[in-house]
Amino acid sequence: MAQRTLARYLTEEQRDKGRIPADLKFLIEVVSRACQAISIAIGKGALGGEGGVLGEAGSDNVQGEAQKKLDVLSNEILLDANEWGGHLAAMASEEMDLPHLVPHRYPKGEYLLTFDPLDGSSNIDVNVSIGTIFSVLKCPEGADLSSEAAAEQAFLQAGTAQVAAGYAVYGPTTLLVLTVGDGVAVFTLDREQGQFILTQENVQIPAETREFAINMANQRFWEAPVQRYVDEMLAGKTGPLGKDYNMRWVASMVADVHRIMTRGGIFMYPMDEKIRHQGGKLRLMYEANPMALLIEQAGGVATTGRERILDIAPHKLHQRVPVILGSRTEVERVSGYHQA
Ligand code: P6P
Repeated sequence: MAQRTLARYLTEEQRDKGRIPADLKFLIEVVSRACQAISIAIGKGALGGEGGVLGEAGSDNVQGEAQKKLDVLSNEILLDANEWGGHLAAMASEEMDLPHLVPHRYPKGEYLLTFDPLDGSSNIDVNVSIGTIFSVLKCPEGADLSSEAAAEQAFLQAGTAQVAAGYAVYGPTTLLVLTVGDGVAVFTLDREQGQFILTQENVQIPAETREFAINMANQRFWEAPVQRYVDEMLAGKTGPLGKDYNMRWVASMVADVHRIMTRGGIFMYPMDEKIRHQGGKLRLMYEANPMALLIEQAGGVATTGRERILDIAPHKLHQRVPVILGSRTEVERVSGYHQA
């Protein structure tokens, strides 16, 4: 059978299964081409542009984090690729305080796009996998798009309202991992063809795992249920869980989540005392929600420890939440400890 490209997969979802409209197919193809451009820019590293594309941009984002040149470049690539097509009403990004409205010179569409243009920025300069995360919502009828500030309200929808979500992971290969609500599909970028080729569909995350991902440096700040759970895993086969566990922490959510998509595991960025004032570490609208939809579509579970991430009613665009996601048995175990 001929290779199934992303375009063919999306055509099957749109024309043959009637699961997505043509505009959403077009939107996802545009985002995928932006991810290809980001992959090329990242691949140049110190050889790209004047002085290379590594290092600091000399500015801070709305999160108060120093922006890397590639953060800014990736954000610009996604904005430029998506604003003219007529499929979007507005975009929101980790790198921008307010939403970006489609300029009046272009037609507006019915979708909203949120993204973390380059997740894992602390890994850029040390050549470790990073990624792009995106989420697609419908723009509510009658939404107030009279200004960037007014447009924020249109984005404040629970994760269950997402019509598509995905991530690109820029590693030894560049992958696009996507759901349009019909399971999770993985596409590998064929650099010669310049095409994403379907290499896995109907991804299923194993319910059982021995592998956990958490930043252990925060241990003294965690809440009691997470302390208990990690202590039990560290106790290994002689402890209450009766088996030895292994740990991985890439510090790029996309890379950690993709490992879980591939072989199972549990990823935790839980609430801790030093970040309680801001609600958590990871952002709901363009990190937790898209990843939660993908994880659930692949048979996993995604919670804050106390509630399903996809059910959270957002109250601000850059809202942060605790995140515990991955293999069902382990996520349900630690969530149970939060109920105790
Ligand atoms: P820490 C990257 O900056 C990020 O937003 C996620 O991709 C990652 O999981 C987390 O932060 C890493 O945080 O505290 O380990 O640096």
